[in-house]
Amino acid sequence: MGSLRWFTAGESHGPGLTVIVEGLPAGVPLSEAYIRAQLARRQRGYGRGGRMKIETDYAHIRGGVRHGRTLGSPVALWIENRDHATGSGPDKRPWTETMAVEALEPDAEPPTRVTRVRPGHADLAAALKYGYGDVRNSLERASARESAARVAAGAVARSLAEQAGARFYSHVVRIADVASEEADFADIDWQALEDSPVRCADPDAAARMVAAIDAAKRDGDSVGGVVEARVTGVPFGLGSHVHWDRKLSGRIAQALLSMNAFKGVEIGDGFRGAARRGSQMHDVVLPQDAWPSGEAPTRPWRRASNHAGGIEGGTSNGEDIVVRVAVKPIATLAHPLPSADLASGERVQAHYERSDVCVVPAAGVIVEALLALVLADALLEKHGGDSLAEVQRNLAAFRARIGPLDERPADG
Ligand code: EPS
Repeated sequence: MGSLRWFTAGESHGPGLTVIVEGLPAGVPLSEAYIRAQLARRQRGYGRGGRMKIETDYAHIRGGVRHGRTLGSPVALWIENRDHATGSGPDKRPWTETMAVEALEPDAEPPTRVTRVRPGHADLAAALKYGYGDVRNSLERASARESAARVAAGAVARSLAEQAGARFYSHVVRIADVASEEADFADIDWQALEDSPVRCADPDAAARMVAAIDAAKRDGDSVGGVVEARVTGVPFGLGSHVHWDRKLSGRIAQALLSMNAFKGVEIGDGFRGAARRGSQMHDVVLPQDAWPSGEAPTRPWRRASNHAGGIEGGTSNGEDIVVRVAVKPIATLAHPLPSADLASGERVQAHYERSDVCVVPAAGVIVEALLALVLADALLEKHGGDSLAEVQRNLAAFRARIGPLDERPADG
């Protein structure tokens, strides 16, 4: 059992998404407006389909918060799917009927079954595994709609992580065959980035990414890409070297790869570092007199570089945590691939429903959310307390112990 547990429930065209986050200390600032800001970031981005014009994702806080602060009890959130009440599915029936919770009236016409499984989606594996005769039973849950719930859960965790000094950033570095110029993180204008249609720091590349999305759309196709996320101010010592399931690197990779569309995770220089020699890869530890003068000892034992992406031996080392995630092109294609029908076994074209062409800009926001959930869990594991003040006291005591040699407490 983790220190911070979180659950999501809900189908893409059902009534809505439910989130529970359990294990937070009391006293963490939290408001619906704060969560809304993250949900709004996820909804932007060039290449989305019609659905994002229907939804204005808003998480109603239904428990665990009073007067703007967490109570220490589970935080419960509810995000309505507007499309459920207002929209209709591909067979023109309202979603309220297609996704009704109650059994259909005996004389009611059943919704058209989806049986033309889509290569790349959960359709075939889920239908065979769960015995579904209608692929809608899995596609509604396997939909990327669930990422709205994750971003809401992540916002709750992010508020706690920010109280420990962490700050979360992400940007797109590739869409299809268009890669951005390597940007120096310190030079990125984060406000301008939020306004970029593809959340890319390189305007020339951004224009070519938009063109690549347009070209894929014209062809009835989809495109993927790569996002980079960075967390600054991560406390030293989260995770552990002692056991596989406590390693921060493994926990981050597991959380990220639990998104259907995320197909690769690179921590620090990752795959790019594999071709180097060790002497070019590892981050030289600076002597303490190389610290910038006057800096508070929140980031002791600094490095000359950060190829490791802030994690060594499964433990955060005080440098920024840097990850890259490969996002596959989405599976629902306007010009569908050949497939086979689940019911008849015959050759068919795969099922098509309204869908996105590219979700890479939104993916960075989802990566930030998942990093926040993993880091908040690891923070509570190391410095946990029943109140935010207790967590902060524990963190401050640890920082004093690992801080400058001449300032350490005698019992450190
Ligand atoms: C998705 C299909 C589309 C996406 C959806 C994921 O939904 P719809 O079938 O309603 O057009 O827009 O993503 C979201 C709804 C979302 O909030 O991100 C799919 O099949 O995975």
